Amino acid sequence: MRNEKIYVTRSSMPSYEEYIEAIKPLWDSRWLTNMGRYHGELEHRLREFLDVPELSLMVNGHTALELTIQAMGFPEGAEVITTPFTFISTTHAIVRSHLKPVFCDVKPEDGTIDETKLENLITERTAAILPVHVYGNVCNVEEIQRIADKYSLKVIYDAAHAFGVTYKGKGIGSYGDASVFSFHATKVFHTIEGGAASFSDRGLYEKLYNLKNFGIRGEELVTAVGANGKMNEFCAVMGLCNLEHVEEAAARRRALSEAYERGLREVPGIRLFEAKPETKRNYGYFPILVEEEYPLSRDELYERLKEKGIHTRKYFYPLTSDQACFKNRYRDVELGCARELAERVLVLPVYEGMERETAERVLHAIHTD
Ligand code: T4K
Repeated sequence: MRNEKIYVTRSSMPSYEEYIEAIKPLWDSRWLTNMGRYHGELEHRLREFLDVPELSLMVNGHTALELTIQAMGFPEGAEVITTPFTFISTTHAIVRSHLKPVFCDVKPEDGTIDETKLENLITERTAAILPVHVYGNVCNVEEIQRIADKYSLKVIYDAAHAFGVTYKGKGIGSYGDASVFSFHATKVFHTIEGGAASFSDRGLYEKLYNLKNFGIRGEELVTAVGANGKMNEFCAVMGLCNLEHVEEAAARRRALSEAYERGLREVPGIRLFEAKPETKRNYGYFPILVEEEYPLSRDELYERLKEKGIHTRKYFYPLTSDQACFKNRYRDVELGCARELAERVLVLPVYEGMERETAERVLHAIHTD
């Protein structure tokens, strides 16, 4: 146990028997994909669970993001204000849709986009704002909406980390024009690979349907230019099974996160992000910030933990704007806070099957003498 390797996360799974039993009808029917029975069932169940008016399932979170951006019909070369403190997918989705990312700084207390800096970045070419509820930390959705309304901009949230999060009693996916979730194997709810977009405009459902299914509307009818973004039936069944256990898994992660919080509160130089009031969290990630007062740098702590078999991750370092494929390609904006967070952040292991003893082992390794 002491030497066992610990990773930042470990996929939640239903029992083997549960999944095998659930895929039996699928095996017999041989209907494996193309919006089958389980695809429809999961869309319906997730609409209810996430408390969103409309939902479109996708093959993964990244495709959901790309297709949602494309469904909005922005003119080529339009600007999208976004955060660089995210997984590379967010920026890729903008650029691959022939739009220009304009990076905005983030806030030190929770790593979400700094809404006070948005207005200065708006030009006549701005089409949308694409913030990220990073680690499930909720953006200032009210102020972002106020600014978007003032300048007639669309708001698309990258909610890849925010499955099951609610804010002011509403599903997080009901804010903005659309939100995109990831159901990747590493997420709090997964379909092995998968994702979804949520929104309120029924017209968007139709557009996304075309975009994820080649625009096919009949055996001899193609009405739009589309890609292939469909979730298959095996993944949909995995989602249906996992949905049964998702609350239980969240309670487990919550207990572990609270143990971390108690254990780290008094450690000089270890800072934690603040949760927004009126938020129901999902405890999907446990980021810490390694500040000056801590005896080791972030990178030294990362190495020290690794030597002890504890594999943390520097989510999200470097900033996406500093990655080789994007560096010096877009508007030069001051990103002081984002850069500081990227230099200091370390995400600790937290997952459903993690033992309390494992969390104690991580805490012990952080408590340097
Ligand atoms: N937007 C944001 C803000 C995102 O964070 C992401 C994805 C997306 C959009 C795009 O959504 P997807 O298209 O992926 O649905 C991982 C995930 O692959 C990625 O989904 C996630 N964000 C990102 C933050 O993390 P890596 O490269 O760090 O994954 P990897 O393979 O190193 O796995 C991390 C740990 O997870 C491993 O050490 C062990 C564990 N693991 C991994 C796999 C693959 C499992 O327990 N089971 C597994 O099957 O990107």
